[in-house]
Amino acid sequence: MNNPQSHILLDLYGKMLLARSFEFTHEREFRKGNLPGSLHTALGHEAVVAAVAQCLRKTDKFFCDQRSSSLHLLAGMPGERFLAELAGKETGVCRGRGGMIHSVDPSIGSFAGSSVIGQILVVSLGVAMGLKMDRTDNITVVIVGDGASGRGEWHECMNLASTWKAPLVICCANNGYAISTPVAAAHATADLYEYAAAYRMPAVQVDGNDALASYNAVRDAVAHARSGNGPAFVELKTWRWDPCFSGEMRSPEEVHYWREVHEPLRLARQAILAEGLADEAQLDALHAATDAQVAEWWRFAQESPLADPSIVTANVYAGWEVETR
Ligand SMILES: Cc1ncc(C[n+]2csc(CCOP(=O)(O)OP(=O)(O)O)c2C)c(N)n1
Ligand SMILES: [Mg+2]
Repeated sequence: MNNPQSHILLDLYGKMLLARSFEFTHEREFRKGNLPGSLHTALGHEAVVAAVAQCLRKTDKFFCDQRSSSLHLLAGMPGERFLAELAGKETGVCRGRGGMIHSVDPSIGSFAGSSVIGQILVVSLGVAMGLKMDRTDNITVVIVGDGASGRGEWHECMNLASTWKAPLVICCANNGYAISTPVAAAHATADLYEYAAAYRMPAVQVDGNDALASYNAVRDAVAHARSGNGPAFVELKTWRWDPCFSGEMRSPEEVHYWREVHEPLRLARQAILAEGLADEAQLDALHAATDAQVAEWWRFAQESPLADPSIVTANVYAGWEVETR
């Protein structure tokens, strides 16, 4: 294992297993009615979130869109308190008020997402500019979906980030659809990294189900931004398992290819075995230990008390009168 990329592949695999196990629990408990709100999982996007997590420093900042919230977990959010948050429990990271999209933990550099597609781009630019004004080499990373590319915030963010040389890395998880609309049906180009050229921003497109390739692309973008050269853009081509509100409208062949063949954990496992970095038994043991860890977190969440409704307006802007009926 002299190749440093081998260690990274194993790290990425561990992170992807954790994200997968967490999201399976998330999905299962949502379907049982134990988690309120709506369901968007990162199932299928594990290589994207693992690659970004692998490149973040503790002092960096990051934003997740509605689908990539398992990045919080991989960046250090305590898993039991994240699951408690999803279940609306008092022990949750935001005392049950943030839920999936608005969970936030400033101690790990995470910011809340937004239900408004694309909106986090402009907020992440502001945070990146704050880091620049502090004269650190910390950076901000934001993950958005392909759906954001049709929004004004996408272009406003790219234009000003480039003009101001903001230390911002934009990672676009292009999974081919926004709800049921194929990318090519709604955008001038289906290769979203092409937009970056107009804003004089370095950009690459990468197989977002290949963990190591994703990591290498994000690493280079992060190095660019950290060196004071301004923003960089990475398009990670992937596929989500979740049909997202609509019923399954993708063809059985497409579903089979992405879930069974070109699937991020399978690809990483094959690479690990082919290189002899670990054997089947070791990987199975890692899988079982990860599932056991997540099951323990879920027990904690289940046993925690529900959030106290009397705090629902706490931390809302001061001076607001709350009308009670
Ligand atoms: C401004 C705005 N328009 C519409 C919606 C409704 N909406 C929720 S998820 C979604 C699709 C987002 O697609 P994408 O960014 O590709 O993310 P994916 O779910 O594919 O990961 C839309 C349109 C929204 N939340 N915000
Ligand atoms: Mg999409």
